Amino acid sequence: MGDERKFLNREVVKRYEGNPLLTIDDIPVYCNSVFNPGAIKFSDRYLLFLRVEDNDRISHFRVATSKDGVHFEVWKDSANIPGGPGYDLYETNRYDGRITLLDGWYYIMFCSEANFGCRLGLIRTKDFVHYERLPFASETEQRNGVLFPEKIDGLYARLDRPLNQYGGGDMWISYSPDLTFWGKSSLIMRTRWHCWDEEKLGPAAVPIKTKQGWLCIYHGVRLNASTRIYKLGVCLLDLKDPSKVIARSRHSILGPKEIYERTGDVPNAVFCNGAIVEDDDEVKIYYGAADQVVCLATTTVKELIWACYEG
Ligand code: M1P
Repeated sequence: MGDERKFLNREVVKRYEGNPLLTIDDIPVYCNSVFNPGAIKFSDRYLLFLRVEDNDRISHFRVATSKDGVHFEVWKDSANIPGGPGYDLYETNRYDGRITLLDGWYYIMFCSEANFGCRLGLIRTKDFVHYERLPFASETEQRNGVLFPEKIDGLYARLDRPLNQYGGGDMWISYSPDLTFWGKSSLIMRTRWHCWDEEKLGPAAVPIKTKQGWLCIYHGVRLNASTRIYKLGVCLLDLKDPSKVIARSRHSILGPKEIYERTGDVPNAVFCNGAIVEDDDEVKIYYGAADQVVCLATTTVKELIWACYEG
């Protein structure tokens, strides 16, 4: 460490001044919190796939839509996700849905949790009213799965974060010919000692295709004496072979700073499941703050790529 050390000389993302966008007061049922939405453009609307935690600590999904990306209307009914034989045993709790548009379907990979662990659930929809179930995409100790928006070399691909025996986790990639059987898995990005992503890291939003590579917003966690701190960073993966990391931000791009990110059920948590790219440049990052509310920060593809190489 010395003169060669690089520092970020500007803010990479800007928080929306009207944050938080959504709180429990916007939810049509009495609940504990609303946070960590998946996000996508649906028809002419911005759509958020919300994690709403009820007062019994079970989460359910709810859709909210908006014309301008900041004023959202939460749909009256919760998302009706089919369960049934083969599913209910593994799925007491559903949360953190990440939406990928692929072959005309909106696929949602989410965390499916029961008292023996978490696995990756998968559903798809065309209208966000009717959902079709697909087989579980993983065994337990898997959270934070996200499908790429196109096949890679003829195979579906996903990023995820298997938990290791110490409670930490790194970013992995897996492939599938049919969204049922997954394999060809490899570790692609590891935690860094004494860094903001020291304890665990995993994908956040769906990878964004750019000329320079797949641009991935990811989450990283650091454990200190009194709390865990959740932040976001960015990396670039090779377009043809996304198991290769081309560049990775040394610095986080968004972390807890404002009071709504510092206080809530889980203080000091900024957690993202969805970002929307506009006109190939502006990026709207929707995120959960302190496991309590839904917020927005904006940036550009250019700035995020710059951050991958800075530091
Ligand atoms: O409470 C913070 C986050 O904890 C979990 O994420 P992870 O497995 O990365 O620690 C998830 O429940 C996430 O939704 C939550 O925001």
